[in-house]
Amino acid sequence: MINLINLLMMNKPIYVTMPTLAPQAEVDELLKGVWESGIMTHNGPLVQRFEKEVAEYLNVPRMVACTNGTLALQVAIKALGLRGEIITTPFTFIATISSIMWEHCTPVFVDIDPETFNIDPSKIEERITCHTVAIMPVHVFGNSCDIDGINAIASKHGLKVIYDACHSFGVKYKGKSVFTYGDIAVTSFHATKMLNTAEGGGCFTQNMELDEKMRRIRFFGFENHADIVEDGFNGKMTEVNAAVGIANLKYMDEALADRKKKYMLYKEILQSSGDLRFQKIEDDSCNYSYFPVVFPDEETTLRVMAHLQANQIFPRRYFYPSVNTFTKIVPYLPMPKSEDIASRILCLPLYKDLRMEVLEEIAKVVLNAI
Ligand code: T4K
Repeated sequence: MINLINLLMMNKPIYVTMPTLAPQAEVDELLKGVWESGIMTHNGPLVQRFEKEVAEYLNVPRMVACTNGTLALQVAIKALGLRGEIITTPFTFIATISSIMWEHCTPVFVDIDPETFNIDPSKIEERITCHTVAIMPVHVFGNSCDIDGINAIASKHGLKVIYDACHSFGVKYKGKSVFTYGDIAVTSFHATKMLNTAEGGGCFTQNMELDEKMRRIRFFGFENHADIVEDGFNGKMTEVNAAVGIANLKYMDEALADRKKKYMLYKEILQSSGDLRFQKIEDDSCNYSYFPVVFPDEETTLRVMAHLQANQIFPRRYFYPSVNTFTKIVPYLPMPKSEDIASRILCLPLYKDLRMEVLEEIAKVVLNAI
């Protein structure tokens, strides 16, 4: 086994992911214009083009391109003028929580549905108080939340909804882009995401006043580069990042189809074990950007991880530990389902350049280890 993988990979390590990249010449071509004009940033022509092409690709009204997903979440919170408690999930990347805290709000955790790994809507209402201002669910691993259920609770209680859709590029929910739901949806274009600009993020809303406000917030709060009319900061995307995004966007259909094919192959091989559990995905409302697998217990998880690492394969424990246990920044409140799933989950390598035969060998290492 060790020899076969090493042979297939020519002794190169296999990481949890690698960026999906367009041919370098296509980025170089776009960068020529940047070098000629000297316009590097400040909502330049490539950022505007990237925003327009993403909006067209997803069939959404507009996108506000930002520096990264974390700042895009902060732009969204600022734009909605939130101050108070924001209900969110403990099963997420730290940026969901840090963005709430940097915007002077308090994260309030609601445990997850252990099947979907998303926030459990049936537990949201019991955590709503007179201080609650919003709900910020995460479409974990690109798997859509119960959006109808969450939006119904939000409208009943007069709460705003920001979807942390950082994993969700290309996902549709009930026939429409998942970015069209909620007051604002936020995505990430980090190098590890389906569509990448190296670093980048985007905010999406159906409300054009809010869209304009987000544009001002990401540009220090300026209106017409003259007056300061918002509490803003520097959340802009650069022309260089936009060039990478424009080039990569052309390959998205192909990348999404490839990801699903590989996800299904992993699942087909691994479900032969009977001991492993997979994320429950409803109505294909997912982009299959990660391959999370849940083991029977933490000991098995760590054993499998050690076997994989011995074979130069580096899965990730996304999202371990559960964010509610970061007691240096939040008071601890038990979230048993999130803590349990976090302790026994691994995301296996999944990316465009991962060859099918290598993927099959990785799955075999997992099966052998358990
Ligand atoms: N909300 C949610 C739910 C999120 O998951 C995230 C970010 C955010 C908000 C915030 O979005 P951003 O502000 O990041 O745009 C990664 C990413 O840094 C982070 O974007 C992502 N979520 C998180 C889940 O994963 P790490 O530290 O675990 O990954 P890293 O950098 O070690 O990369 C993983 C593997 O990818 C590497 O082992 C090799 C490969 N890689 C990575 C980079 C950066 C490459 O091949 N090339 C690269 O340039 O955080």
